[in-house]
Amino acid sequence: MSNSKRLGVIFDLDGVIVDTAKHHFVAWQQLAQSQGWSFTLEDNEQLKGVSRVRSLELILQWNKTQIEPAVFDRLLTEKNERYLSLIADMDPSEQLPDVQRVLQVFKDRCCGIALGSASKNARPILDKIELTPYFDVIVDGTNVSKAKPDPEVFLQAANQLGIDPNNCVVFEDAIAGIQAAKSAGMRAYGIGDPEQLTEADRVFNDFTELDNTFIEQHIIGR
Ligand code: B16
Ligand code: MG
Repeated sequence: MSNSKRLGVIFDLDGVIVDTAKHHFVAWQQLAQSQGWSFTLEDNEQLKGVSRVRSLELILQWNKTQIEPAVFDRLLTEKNERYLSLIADMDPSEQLPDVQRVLQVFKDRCCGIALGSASKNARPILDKIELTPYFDVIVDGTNVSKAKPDPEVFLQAANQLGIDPNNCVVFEDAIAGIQAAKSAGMRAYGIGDPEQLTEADRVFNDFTELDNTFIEQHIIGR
């Protein structure tokens, strides 16, 4: 199949392949408590798909607090150390339901498969849950300068796959990620709540709702 016809399939990581949001929540909450700041589950929802730096900026803003740049950097490091200790024992049982089946269908049909994540911890997480071999390309928070909803992460993934963005589809759980995919000229499938992901072309609660026939007929054979 020539690359002009080949389908590129780009997966977000957190909330699509693995549920790290619960670990990010605990790490941010522990940090907030140590500083006497408030941080709730609702606040955490707003940090999905948002970079680490931007997340801390938002938490400071919500708490009407300003800190010195050196303290900002120290707290970022501290949050990441807490997060890394929380995910230290992550294993393949933390793959979200049916994600491996869906990856295998695209792999069997020779689609280009990429990761497009804001996380700087994406590679070790994929290794821990043993899904790295499925990915032809990994673009993560260490490669991009502009965070979602900027399309940079997905355009880089398409470019590295050698596939036109118009022939790529994205699976995303965050509003900013759906917006990034649409700005990149890609079809965007939401994973999560249809009432939140209103800009997606179609939303599934999770991959158990995405059957092989739909993938074959409506995604690969569109
Ligand atoms: P890290 P995604 C995002 O990953 C998460 O959704 C977001 O909550 C997190 O703050 C961000 O990664 C940065 O993660 O601190 O590991 O670099 O959803 O784009 O895969
Ligand atoms: Mg996500």
